[in-house]
Amino acid sequence: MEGLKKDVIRHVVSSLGSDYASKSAYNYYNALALAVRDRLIDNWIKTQRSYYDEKAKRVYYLSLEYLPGKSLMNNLHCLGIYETARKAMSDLGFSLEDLAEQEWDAGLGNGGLGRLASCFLDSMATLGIPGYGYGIRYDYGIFHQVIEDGKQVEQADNWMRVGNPWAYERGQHLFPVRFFGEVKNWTDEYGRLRHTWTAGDTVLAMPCDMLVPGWDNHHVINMRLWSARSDVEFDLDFFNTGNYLGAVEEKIFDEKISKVLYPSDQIEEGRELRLKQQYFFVTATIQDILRRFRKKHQDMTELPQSVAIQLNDTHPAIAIAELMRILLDEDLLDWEVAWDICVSTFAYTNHTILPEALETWPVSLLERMLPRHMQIIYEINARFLREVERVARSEDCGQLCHRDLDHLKQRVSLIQERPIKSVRMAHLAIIGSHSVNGVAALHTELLKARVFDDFQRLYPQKINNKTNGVTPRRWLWSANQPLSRLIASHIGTGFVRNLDELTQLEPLAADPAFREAWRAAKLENKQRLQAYIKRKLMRELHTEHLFDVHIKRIHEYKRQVLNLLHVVTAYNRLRHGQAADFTPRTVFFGGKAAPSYFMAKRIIHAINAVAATVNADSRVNDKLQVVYLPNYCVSQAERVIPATELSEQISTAGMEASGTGNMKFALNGALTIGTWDGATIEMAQAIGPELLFIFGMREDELVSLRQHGYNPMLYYHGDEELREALDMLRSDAFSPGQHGLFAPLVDNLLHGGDRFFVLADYRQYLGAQQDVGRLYLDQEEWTRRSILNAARMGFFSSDRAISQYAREIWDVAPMAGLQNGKGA
Ligand code: H53
Repeated sequence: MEGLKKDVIRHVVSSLGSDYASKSAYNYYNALALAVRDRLIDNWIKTQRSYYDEKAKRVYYLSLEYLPGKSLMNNLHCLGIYETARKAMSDLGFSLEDLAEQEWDAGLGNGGLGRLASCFLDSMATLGIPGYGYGIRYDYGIFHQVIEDGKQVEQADNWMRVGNPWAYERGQHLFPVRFFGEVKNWTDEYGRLRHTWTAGDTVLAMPCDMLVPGWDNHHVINMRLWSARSDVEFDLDFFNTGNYLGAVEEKIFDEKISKVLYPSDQIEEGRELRLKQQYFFVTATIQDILRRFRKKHQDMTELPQSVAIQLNDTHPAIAIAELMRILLDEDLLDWEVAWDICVSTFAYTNHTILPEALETWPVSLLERMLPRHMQIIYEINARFLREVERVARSEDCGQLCHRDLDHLKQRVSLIQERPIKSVRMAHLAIIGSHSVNGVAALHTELLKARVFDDFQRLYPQKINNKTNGVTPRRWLWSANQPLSRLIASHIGTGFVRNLDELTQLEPLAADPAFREAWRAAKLENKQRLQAYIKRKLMRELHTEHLFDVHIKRIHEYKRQVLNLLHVVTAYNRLRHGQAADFTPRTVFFGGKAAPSYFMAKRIIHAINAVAATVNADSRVNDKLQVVYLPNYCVSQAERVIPATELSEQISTAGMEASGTGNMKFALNGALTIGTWDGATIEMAQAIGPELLFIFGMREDELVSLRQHGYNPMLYYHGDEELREALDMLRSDAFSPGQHGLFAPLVDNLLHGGDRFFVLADYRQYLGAQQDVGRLYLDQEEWTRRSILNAARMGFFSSDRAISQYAREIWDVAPMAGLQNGKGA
C-alpha cells in the first residue's frame, strides 16, 4: 500500500505538475489511474512478446463501437488491488468511490453492440486468448442526454477534454489512409491485367492503445483505437500570403474523420463521412495486422493460420475488399488464391434483422471514394453469381426454371438496383466470410429461415449461432459488491472466472437466513440508488416500492410505449379507486434516442409528461412513481441494475436479436417480465420459465396475425382500459395546453398499422404485471426466485461465448502458462 501511495503522489507532482498538498480530486484520480496503468504496462509488454514467442494465432475484433465505460474500478479489481487502493486513497484523504466519479465514461458506442464488444475484450483477456480490439478513438462519443421540459436535448460528449490517463497515443506509428483518386491498369510479366490505385487524398491514422487486463492472470490485451491526423501541418502557400485560417483548413478537414460517433443505433444514416470512418479504421487495421504478420511470415497463404478477423456487424465489411486489394495489387496474388485467404480469415457477426438497419452504400459514392474497391466488389459479385448459377443448376436445385434463377440472383446479388444502385454490405460480409453468426438461438433461426434463407441454401454450413454473454467481472463483481461478497462468503470467488459455479447457490434458495441476507444486499443497492437519485435529481425514492426498470435505447420495437400504457392504466385504476390491492412500485425509464428519430424522441417526451402528472398527483404518488433517468450510460447501468427487482424485456417477439441487459439484470437477482424474444428465451429455458413472467405473442403467431390482417382498432374498441389510456395520451391530459402533442404516438398505433404489435400484447402484459405485483407481496417466494435466477445464469457469461467463438470460428487456443495470482 505504501508503494501505491508513493506512486500516486509522484504522479501528482511529476506527471500532472501539481502540488500534492492541493488535494484536488481530479488530480488524485488521474494520478491513481496513472499508477494503475504503470502496473499494467509490464504485463502488456510481456503478453505481446509471448504471442511472438509462441507463434500464437491472433484474433482481431473489428468494431466501429466500444462501450468500456469507466476503467478505474474494473482495473483495480482485475489486478486484485481494490482494497489496497481504497486504503491508500483513504490515507491520502479521499474516498475511492468519490475519486472514481471523476472519470468520464468512455462512450464510444451506442448500445448493445458496443457494450458486447467491450465484454468480449474482457473475456479474451481473462481467458488468455491472443486478441485485439480495433476501432476508432472518437473525440466525441455518444452525446450527453439532458431532459429539458420533458424533452431530450443532446450535448456534446467532450470526454477527451480532460485527457485520458488510460491511453497511450503513439504519434510515431502513423499509417496512411487514402481516398478518391483513380485506378490505372497495367499488364504484368505473365500478361495478366493488374491494377494500381493512385489516391487523391491521404490522411494519417494514429494508434491510441488502451490496455484491457484479464482477471487475476497477468494477461493484458490491447484495444487499439485510431485517431485521424492530417498529413499536412500548414499549407505554406496560404500561410505566406497571410491566410492563416486557410492554411489550417485542410488539416481540420482531414481530422474530422474521427471527430464524432454517429449516434444512431439500428438506423442507417448513409452519410459520406460515415463511409470514410469505416474505411479509415479498416485500412489502418489491416495494415497493422499485416505488418505484424509479415514480421514472421513471407507467404501470404499462411495468413488464415495466423490471423482470424471478426467483423462486428457489417460496419467493417469493406475490410474484405481492402484485403483483396492488397493481396491482388500489392502482393500480386491470383484472384482465387487471394479470395481463399480472405474467406478463411474473415468471419461476420450479424446483430439485427431489422430491415432499416441493414447497411447499403450507393455505388456512385463507392466509385468516387474507393474506386478500386468498387471494381473488386463488382468482380466478387460476378464470380459469385456465376457460382450461384452453377449451384442452382446442379442436382439439388435442378428444378429451378430460369425465371426463378433470375429472381434468386437478384435477391442474393451484392448490388441492389433500387431505390438507388447500392452495395449490400451484409451480402459482401456473408460471401467473404467462412462463418456468419447470429447472437441468440431465435435470431439465428430467423437469419436462416427468413433474412438470409437463400444463403442458407447456398452455404448450409455457414450460418451458426453464438448466443451473447456479459462479463461477470464488471456486471456482478465490480458493480454489485454487496451481493458478490455475500455469494463469495458461501461459495468462494471462483464464480468470477467460472460463472457456472453460481449453481452452488441453488440449495441456499431454501435457506431463510440466506434469503434474508440476499434481501439485505438488494436493499443496500436500492439505498445506494436512492442516494444517487437524491443527489442528481433531487427526488426521494421509496425503497419499499418494487423497483421496476426499463433501461435501453429508445426504439419502437423495444416498446417503451407498452410499459407506458401499463403505467397510465395503473394510474387510472388508482385514481378511480379500483386498485386496493395495488403493489406500490416505482417505474424507472432510461435511454437515449437517436437525434434524428422523431418517434423515439416523442416517446421520451411522453414518458416524462406522464411521470410529471403521476408524481404530482397526491391521490396516487405514494403507490406509483415514475422516474426518467437522464443520460443512461454504462456507469449508470452499473448503479441501477444491482438495485432492480423487475427487469423489463418486452420487445416485439423476433425483433430483439439478443439483448444483453436482460442477462445483467437476472445475474443481479432481478426477475424478468419479458416476451419470447432474443436471448430472453434461452434465459427462460436455463432458469425455468415459471421463474420469469413471460407473456405475449410469439414470433410465429405474430407472422400469422400479420398475414391474416392485424387490425389494432379491434383491440382499441374491445378494451375499455386500453381505450381510456390511449385517449388520455391523445388528449392533453398529460400535456396541458399542448393538445395533440402525443397524437403521433397514438395515431401510429391505431392508424399506422402498429408495426410492433403493442396493442396486441397489451392485455397479456397487464396480466403479467398483475402476477408480478402479487408475487412481490410474498417476499420469501420472490427472494427464492431471485436467487434461482442468478444461480442459473452461468451460461450467459461472455467467457462461454468467447470460448465458443475461439473453438468453433477462430480456431484459436488460450495462451499456455498464464500465471494466476494477484498482479500488483
Ligand atoms: O446488438 C446487441 C444485441 C441487440 C442488438 C444490438 C445492436 C446494436 O446495438 C446496434 C446495431 C445492431 O445491428 C444491433 O439490438 O439485440 O444484444 C449485441 O449483439
